[in-house]
Amino acid sequence: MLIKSRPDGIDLPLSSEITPRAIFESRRDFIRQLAVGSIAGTSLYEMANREAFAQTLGAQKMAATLNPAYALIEKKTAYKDATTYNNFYEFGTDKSEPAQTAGSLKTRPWTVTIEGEVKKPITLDIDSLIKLAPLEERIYRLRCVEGWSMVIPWIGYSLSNLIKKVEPTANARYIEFITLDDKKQMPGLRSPVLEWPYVEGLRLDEANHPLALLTFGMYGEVLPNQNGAPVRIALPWKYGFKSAKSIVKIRFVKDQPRTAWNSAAPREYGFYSNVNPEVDHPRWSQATERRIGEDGLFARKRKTLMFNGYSEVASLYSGMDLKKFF
Ligand SMILES: Nc1nc2c(c(=O)[nH]1)N[C@H]1C(S)=C(S)[C@@H](COP(=O)(O)O)O[C@H]1N2
Ligand SMILES: [Mo]
Repeated sequence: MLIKSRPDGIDLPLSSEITPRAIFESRRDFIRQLAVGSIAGTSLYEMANREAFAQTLGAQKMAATLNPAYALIEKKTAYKDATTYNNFYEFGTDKSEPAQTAGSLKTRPWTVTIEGEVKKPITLDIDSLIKLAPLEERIYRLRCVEGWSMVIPWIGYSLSNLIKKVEPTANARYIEFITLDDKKQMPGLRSPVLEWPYVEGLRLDEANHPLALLTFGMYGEVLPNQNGAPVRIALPWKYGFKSAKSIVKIRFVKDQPRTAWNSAAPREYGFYSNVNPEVDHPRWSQATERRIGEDGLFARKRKTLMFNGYSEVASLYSGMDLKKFF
């Protein structure tokens, strides 16, 4: 993706390959603590999560109940990494830029308009949208098409709750997610790296899958702006770019919608973009991935799993050639 040439012809460096010293050093201390067993009676898992939370800087808390069906037993990505290593091109194409520039995004007041092929179109204030269904915490893997991955505790509820409320018509076969498009607040929009606004989409049955999470928070707090505040989608079985951030519009449509990365490079990014280790990106393999936080001494390549390990979605694609509909 970003390994793509920019319109100005400069190839973006893989800044992703460099681990900031502070992160590396805090990890080394953590490993050292583990070695001396300094915290007696604490499981490795708890300690790992304590490390993940240690970096939170007192953003606004968001209460949610962990949904045990999605309580993944994998070490969570450190909060610091999840909030400083971002893809959010509206705020710049470098991984470190969104954390520095997304402060300019005003997330209140904020409305989300639900329109198109629905019997009950509605514009909801973000705080009403948050209250539409009980908030759950779900720990999901996130696999970026670029070959890296994270484990993030999101807060939200199944998108199906909202879909039910607006009553899709018989014509509704796809759903579009449209990101805010405001040059005053999003400096990256001045660069024609993508066609703006950022639009992503799903088939309606995919959108109704319980895994599709309308997301308002992470790590027990409201979403930081760089992670897509005040509302984004999280689709853990698909490459990360399907999960549109800072959504202002959700539109129900008859035909497969235009989507940002598919329009930019249709041979590289398919409409479906399900995580699939057997379908390589034309310019790199998708068979393995690098888990963010496992760099340095502990560098190791993990095997990428079909549907990112979420095999429960397989029935959505039965009978489809996933090499063709990638
Ligand atoms: N509007 C918008 N949404 C976006 C993107 C973007 O550039 N703009 N990047 C996508 C990509 S490529 C990824 S991997 C994820 C990253 O989410 P995170 O920064 O919360 O980890 O957001 C996705 N959603
Ligand atoms: Mo991505």
